Order: sequence, then C-alpha cells, then structure tokens
Amino acid sequence: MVRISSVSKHPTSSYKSSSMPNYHTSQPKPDTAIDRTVPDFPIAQVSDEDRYFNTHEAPEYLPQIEQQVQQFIDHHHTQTGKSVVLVTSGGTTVPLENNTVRFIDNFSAGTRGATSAEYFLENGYAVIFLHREFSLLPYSRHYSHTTNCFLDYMTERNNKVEIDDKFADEMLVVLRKYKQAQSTQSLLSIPFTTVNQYLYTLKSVSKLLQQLDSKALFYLAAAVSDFFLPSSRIPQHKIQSQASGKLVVDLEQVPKFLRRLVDSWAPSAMIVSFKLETDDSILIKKAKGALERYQHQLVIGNLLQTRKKEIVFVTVDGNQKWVRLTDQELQDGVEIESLIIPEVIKEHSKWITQHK
Ligand code: PAZ
Repeated sequence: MVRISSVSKHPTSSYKSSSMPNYHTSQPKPDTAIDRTVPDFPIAQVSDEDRYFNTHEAPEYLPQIEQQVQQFIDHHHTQTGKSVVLVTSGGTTVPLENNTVRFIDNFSAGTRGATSAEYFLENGYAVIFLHREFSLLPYSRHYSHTTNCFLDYMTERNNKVEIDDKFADEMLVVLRKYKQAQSTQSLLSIPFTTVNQYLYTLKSVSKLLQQLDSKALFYLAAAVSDFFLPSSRIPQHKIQSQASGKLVVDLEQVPKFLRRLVDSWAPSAMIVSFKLETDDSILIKKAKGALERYQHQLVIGNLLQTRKKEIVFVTVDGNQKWVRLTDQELQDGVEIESLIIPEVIKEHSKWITQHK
C-alpha cells in the first residue's frame, strides 16, 4: 500500500512559482544519447587503485572530513545505535584546466539523493550525504533552485516578511523534520565537485564505515562521470583559442572502483548502486551485468526519461521488481523514493541478520 508522506505532499509538487515557466530546458533529447552497447570497461584491480591514487592528489581538506565522519560514526555507534547510510548524490565535474574555467558536467540535480536521504532519516537511519556542492540538499530542496523560488512563499505584513499562510503548514512540517535531523545529529553533509574529490572522499568514508560492519549501507545515487582528464595532462591555465579552430579533448575512463569498494574498502557493508540508461532495451542487461561485475547486493535501474515515476530493483538471484507510481500518485505528489527506501531498508535488515 502506498502512503503519501507529509513531505511528499509539500508545495514542491503542488505549487509552481508564478514567475517561472512550466516547461524545462534541461531535458536532453534521448535519441541523441551516446551508444552504450559497447563492451564494458574492465573493473579496477588493486594496481589500478594504486596507480590512480598515486598519480592524483588528495583534496587538502580530506583529513577534516575523515575527522567529522569518525565522530559521526562514533556517536551513532555508541549513543544511538542507528544504522548509517552513505547516500551519494548529484553529478561530478571534469575540469579541463587546473584554474578551471571550463569543465564537463552532467544533468544530475541531486533530486534522487536528497529525497532519498529524507526518507532514510524518517526511517531511523543516520545519513552521510556525500553530494555535489550546490546540488539539492535534504529539506532545503523544497525551496531551493529555480523551479520554486523561495520568495514566492513569502509575503509582507506590517513592514515585516512572513511566510504566506497558504504555505505555512506545509513548511512547518519540513522545518520540523530538518530541525529534528539537526538536533539528533543524524545528517552529515559532505560536498564534492570534481570526480577526483568524489573518488578520494568515497574511499576514505568507505574505509571508516567498515567499522560498522553490516550496519553500514551504501546508496550510490550520484551520477559519476565515466570519463576524466588525468592530472598529468591537465593544463594549468585557461585553454587558449586553437590555430586549428578545434579543441580536441582526449579523456580517459574513470577506473571502475565499485569492485574495490565491495572487495576491500567496506566488504561487510550492504551496497546498492544505481544504473542509469536512456535505452529501455538494455537497462536490465546492464543492471545484471553490474551485479556480476561488482559482486554487490542490489542495483536500482532507472531511465533518464522516466526516473521520477518508475525504477526497477535487480537482485543477485536474477529477480527484477518494477516499482511504478500511478498517475493518481504522481498527481498527489507521491515521491518514488517513499517507495524505494522502505524496500532498501528491508533488504538491509536481512543483510544485517545474515551477518549476525
Ligand atoms: O539527480 P537526479 O535525481 O536528477 O538523477 C538521479 C540519477 C538518475 C542520477 C540516479 O537515479 C542514478 O541513476 N544514478 C546513477 C547513474 C549511473 O552512474 O548510472
């Protein structure tokens, strides 16, 4: 049975700012997407891991993050007993210059990650939210970015700014949940921007989470670039106009570190990855392929065009289970993450029981 949570009935779904257009310019044309039928790039071995991390510098702030994460883990391990989920969210940038003027990016706004984080929190998890900086955040997502301008929620009364009565009740629900997450120290937000920052932070956080054994859960919803420009070939300054009239960028494959995560960084944790495709005829094959290659526990498949209304769970026993929102549910503002997260938690509980 589908429940509509109070957050999902929020103005994000029911209210559209009057000053904003009701169409989107950010949706790519699916028929121009790249051909994903080419064979998969090999999984990363220990030597690939060594090579990557020996030839790319760690972000200088990494020790600070490690300290924050250790404190967060200690708190929940000793004080609350909560399971901890690492939610990754948003796209990555691939800088083309060290002093970055230009970069390659992708479409992900972090909706899946930020929304999922809220449902994990509501279901009693502590959440480490590893997100692309300036992408959507849990709770504030209802009022940030341009589709819902926060100023439209406000009104002026007696020379003071107030929340418009129309929205106050719903905003109070979100505010309370946000404050609850803060006061219980259940949400730790960690930013990244580039692929390199993402990889370093993922590795560090994973190794720390291994301390929680099976009570650690990975929910890898970020859209991480498959290609990057290695630091040995990245120019220091802005690329100048080329005499040839062309700019040829020679990118390399980002090593597929998921297998290292499963085998070495956090082998006792349950790991859920996402598989995004644009061609529905290859989605299931790709999801099954990912499970075989990386040997983790669950893949959630989704298509770019329909990702907000349907997803498919693909498990190691070869089963597939589609979860779809009905038109009525979509109209009522039900978020598909409100159905995904309880299923994932059920699988995680089984995983914990198996490992006791
Ligand atoms: O951020 P968003 O809500 O716009 O999109 C979510 C998503 C499609 C990036 C996510 O559900 C996903 O599939 N992530 C993994 C992408 C991949 O590497 O295949």
